[in-house]
Amino acid sequence: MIDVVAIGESMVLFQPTDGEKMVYANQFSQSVAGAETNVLIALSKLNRPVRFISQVGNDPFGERVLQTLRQEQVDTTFVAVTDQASTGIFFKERRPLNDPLVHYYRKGSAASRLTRKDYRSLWLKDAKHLHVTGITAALSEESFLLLKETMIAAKQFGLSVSFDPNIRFKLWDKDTAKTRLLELLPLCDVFLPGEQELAFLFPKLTEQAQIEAVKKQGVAVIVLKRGSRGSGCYFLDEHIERAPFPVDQVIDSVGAGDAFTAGFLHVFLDLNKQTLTKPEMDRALEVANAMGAYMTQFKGDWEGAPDRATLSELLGEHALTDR
Ligand code: KDG
Repeated sequence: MIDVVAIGESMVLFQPTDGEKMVYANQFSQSVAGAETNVLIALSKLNRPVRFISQVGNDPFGERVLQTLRQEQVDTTFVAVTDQASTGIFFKERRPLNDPLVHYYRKGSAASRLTRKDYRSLWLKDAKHLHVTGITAALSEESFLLLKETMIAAKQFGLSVSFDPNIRFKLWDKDTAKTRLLELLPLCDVFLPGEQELAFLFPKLTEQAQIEAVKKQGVAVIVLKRGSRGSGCYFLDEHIERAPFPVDQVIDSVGAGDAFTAGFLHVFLDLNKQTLTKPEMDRALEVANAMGAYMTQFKGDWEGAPDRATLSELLGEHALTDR
């Protein structure tokens, strides 16, 4: 049985080794990242069986993506390899007083060329949950349509579906982003936007009105990421807030939202979706906040994700006994 399936793009990530500006850098470290695989790897580190659906090029970067995912126990049975396009890559440039800058080289990439014809019902077989992000919807028109078809199929097969809009304006124009994201919204059970993303989708409304607008689309659970102010959750007629997990200093914010999502899903997956309670959802936010905060302490997009023992220690549930 697979707990979580995700569909999307995982790329090779380069970063100037000493944190210099890109234009002056001579040496780069190489790793792998992508919003969906960041979530899958974080879940895998918590011993959750996970599967990735994608396509890479028949090139060394594709090999690197596959190698990394397999090493992190992500099922790659349905990651196709093609001769027709290259694996996407991107660069992350540190900015001392701000979030890092990201430079993409992924237009026409192997992952962006998956089409509806590639869809296989086997992707979702034996799986409990599908996780998707708006990044996949932004890759190409076909990619959006394939994503939509996969979400519809997941619902038909009885999987729960989570959706993080993960809006990246470098990948699409604002009108297309809004139209496509709103089209996908009714196909999820759990929606995980940041506050600014929710305001982009439903402008000029109070938070309460924004939440009502999402609920009208049939979305059961709305999880609001409030960054350094913690998180909130709206479900049934309930609303809870959770204070942030304290950290002294943020080293790298990229990937924190994905770790947050993995933490939330880790708790949510074991709940009875018909009878969600406040203490259960509070626990999901507690774990999500802790995972998101912990990830900001590491340079990579997923490398800092805690295993079960580290997570328990973070939550003050048991002390590590390694000294
Ligand atoms: O959420 C982090 C991701 O944004 C990063 O790992 C790379 O998937 C990525 C993207 O498209 O920016």
